Amino acid sequence: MKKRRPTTTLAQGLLALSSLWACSLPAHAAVAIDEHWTFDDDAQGWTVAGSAALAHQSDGGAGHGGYLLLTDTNGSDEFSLELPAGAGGDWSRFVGGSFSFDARNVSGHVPDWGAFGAVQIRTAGGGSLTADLIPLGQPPADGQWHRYTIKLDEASFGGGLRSVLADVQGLSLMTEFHQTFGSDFESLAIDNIRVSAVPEPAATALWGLGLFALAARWRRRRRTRC
Ligand SMILES: [Ca+2]
Ligand SMILES: [Ca+2]
Repeated sequence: MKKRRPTTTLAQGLLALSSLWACSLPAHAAVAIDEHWTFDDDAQGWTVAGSAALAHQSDGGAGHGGYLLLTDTNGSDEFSLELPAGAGGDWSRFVGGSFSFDARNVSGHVPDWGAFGAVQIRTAGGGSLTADLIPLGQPPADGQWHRYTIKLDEASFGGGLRSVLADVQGLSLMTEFHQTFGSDFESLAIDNIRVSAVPEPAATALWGLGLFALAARWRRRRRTRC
């Protein structure tokens, strides 16, 4: 008895799936799965808390364009960068994602303040969680840009991250990196602050293209055999 060929092969299924996925990319990208501040033209609403001067620089950023220059102005206060008002809200989509930024030690001071790079996320209800994961000694006094990434997961922030990200009102990035005595004030450059969901858009697009190519190859091989 002649076997009936299945109406849908695995390759056809994968091809259809990947085609559907690829077609959905623009709509998917339209959803804010990635918040990115490049500071190319201005400070984009970021402000400084504590005692420091914040100035926008129009060129020389990490990669291209502008960046933020922070200079300490008081030895007894820490200073941090603050998320623009209204940029928070429901960040549930970022659970499991990451917070990242580029930093450059401009003044060449020894980085000896361990709180540098700590990220505090606050809710409208008064809750907060902090991750202080960047080790002492950053950013190095080499005049180069360095990228720092902090995972938005409970291993980094502890339990309750999901509820905090569901109601974000504020976020502070600790930018003090040097214990100032007298007028020994450090300067720091910051660029490309980014909050990303998982998977990263680029990685997801590559995965989709890879799946599409694989399915197309299987289909060609099947046609050759027939
Ligand atoms: Ca920039
Ligand atoms: Ca300082």
